[in-house]
Amino acid sequence: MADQFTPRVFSGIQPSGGLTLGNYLGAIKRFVDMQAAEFETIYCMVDLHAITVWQEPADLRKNTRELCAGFIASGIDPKQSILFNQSQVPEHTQLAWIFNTVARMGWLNRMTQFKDKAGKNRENSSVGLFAYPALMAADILIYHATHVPVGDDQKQHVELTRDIAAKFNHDYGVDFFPITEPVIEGAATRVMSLRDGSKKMSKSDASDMSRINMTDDADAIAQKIRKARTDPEALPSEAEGLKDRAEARNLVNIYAALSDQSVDQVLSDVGGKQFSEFKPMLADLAVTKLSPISGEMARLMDQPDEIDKILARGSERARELAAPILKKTYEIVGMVG
Ligand code: AQP
Repeated sequence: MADQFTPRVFSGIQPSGGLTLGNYLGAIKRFVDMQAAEFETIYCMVDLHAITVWQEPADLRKNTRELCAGFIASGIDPKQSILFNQSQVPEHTQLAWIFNTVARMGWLNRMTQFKDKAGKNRENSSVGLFAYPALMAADILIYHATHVPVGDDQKQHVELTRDIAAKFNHDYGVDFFPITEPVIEGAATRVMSLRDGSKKMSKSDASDMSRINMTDDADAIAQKIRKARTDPEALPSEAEGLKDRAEARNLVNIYAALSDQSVDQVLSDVGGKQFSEFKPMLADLAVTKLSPISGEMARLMDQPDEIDKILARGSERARELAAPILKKTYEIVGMVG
């Protein structure tokens, strides 16, 4: 089905806190790769998603600009890719309303992210948090995006996007929305907390020691890696030996992703080493790879007007693509206008 559509990539990140190494390795680094390939690329600061849990307005503004700076500092070229914030392209929410009528309650009830984020507080969660995946489907399909690079945690939401596209096409007897492919690749599709190998590294984790922030300086990075939880065993020489060693596996995955090697390649070099030797190697690698990005982010953050101009231009370009697709959707649905 995707053949009739222009190969087009869409993905987004929430400005719900500072960028983490998980966002960088699981998402942004992949976004840069796809920009270099034969795709039109559209990357979004999904501020409407962020407010499904409370955000202080001043923090949201700062985090949106910081996220934009993070994209550019990591290698996204705002002339080549479309870089914008979701709230400035109203077609996303307009299509999301239509998708709210397509998606079924039972589908959304199965979403594990809602269950994780709502926890025991389900009754007190926002309606937006529950409806989040329908908006995400609209984010993707308002551009007829054919590919969505994401971390492993977003796989279920992309599958729901496919279900929504298929049901819309079926119900209205059209072949209008593509069945989008998730792109979940690389050694770090799920970077785990440095304090707990069973939890995802997350920008909203209460413990700052659980994550590496993209704005952390060299000392902070080295300290967090030194204190990262591990086990007392030496590193194995093959990936099989990392089974049931979540914390060890996480650090090796991070090393592999940062050095653009496979886990097996890394282990063939470091197998047999103790963590007392491996952790400083990982810290040096992380500082070497991340310092240029954090330095460039700081430089860009000193020019918020420039960032705002980039976002404004990006949303104009995004609307040029989104408006005709929304118009056609309204026609298919039978809206007069
Ligand atoms: N730990 C991770 N490992 C690999 N990929 C990750 N991503 C997030 N955390 C990891 C990927 O980053 C993209 C943007 O994620 P998001 O900001 O939209 O939402 P999230 O997945 O909920 O990320 P956080 O950091 O956990 O945010 P909060 O704390 O606000 O919920 C996605 O592609 C995601 O897979």
